[in-house]
Amino acid sequence: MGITKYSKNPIITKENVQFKVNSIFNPGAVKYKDKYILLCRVEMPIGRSSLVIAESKDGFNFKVASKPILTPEDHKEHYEYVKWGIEDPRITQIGNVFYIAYTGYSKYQPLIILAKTENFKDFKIHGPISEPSNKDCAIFPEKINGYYWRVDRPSAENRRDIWISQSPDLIHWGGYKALQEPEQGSWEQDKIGSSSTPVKTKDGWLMLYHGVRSFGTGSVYKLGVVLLDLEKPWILKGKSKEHILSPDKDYERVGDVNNVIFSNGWIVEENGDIKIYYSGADMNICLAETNIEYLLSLCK
Ligand code: BMA
Repeated sequence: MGITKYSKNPIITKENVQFKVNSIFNPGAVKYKDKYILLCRVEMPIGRSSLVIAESKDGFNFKVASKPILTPEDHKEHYEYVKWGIEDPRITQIGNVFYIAYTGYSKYQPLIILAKTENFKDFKIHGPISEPSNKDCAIFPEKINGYYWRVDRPSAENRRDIWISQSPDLIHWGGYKALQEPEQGSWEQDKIGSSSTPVKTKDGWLMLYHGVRSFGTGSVYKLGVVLLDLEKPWILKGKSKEHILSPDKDYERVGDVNNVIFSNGWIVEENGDIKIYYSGADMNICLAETNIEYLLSLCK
């Protein structure tokens, strides 16, 4: 099958938002009650981000809600850690609960915030589950060996690897291990980070990631895919030899940040089809379609 960018991309732009924003991008994605839900980052005119829900019956045509569902100001006791915005949510369903890990941005630099919801109306904010600097957190959808697991990416200068850790309760984390480092002399050589919640397959945990290469004129963000061991998720079993999505359309090339394809959400259908929701140039929301078998074949 391969991987195909949807012909009517982008599927959401700021023209689809009823309130004033600079951009709408980097959504977390999940299916809830037969609807496709995107929890999208909206950068408000001041330059700080909030999260808004977009809903669809078919996964292609979305309606954006009339106001943000989560704002920095909602984080009352944790406000100082999100004052400059909340960004890039990754959603994981465990039982009936949807856990959302996202970046809180402030003078302290980025860190990971955890919230949860059961209905995408009421959210309980737990607050930070890391120190700064850390981002790109994705929580696994089930316990492995009795523990919850997550990946993240320490992000201070010269920190460029994906790490994995475990927790008894999703709040207290430990057992840190380096999981994946950027391959030098390649498209991902300067840093990498998770781009999706890991999905269980017969061969292992499949996860999208982004890789960055910097040039004199700026950085180029592309996506790849990795396969992690089912029982020992800290073991990288395979990865795509090449990127699987790269910015080559105008709407991915030109925007607030040029030459960016960034994702933090995909939806895997019961038949193995996959919808990858991604953003071009930090401006819009796009769709690419593929399936599990194809992505697994790239990791072998
Ligand atoms: C990353 C994050 C993303 C953004 C990307 C490209 O570090 O900040 O939110 O989409 O850079 O600018």
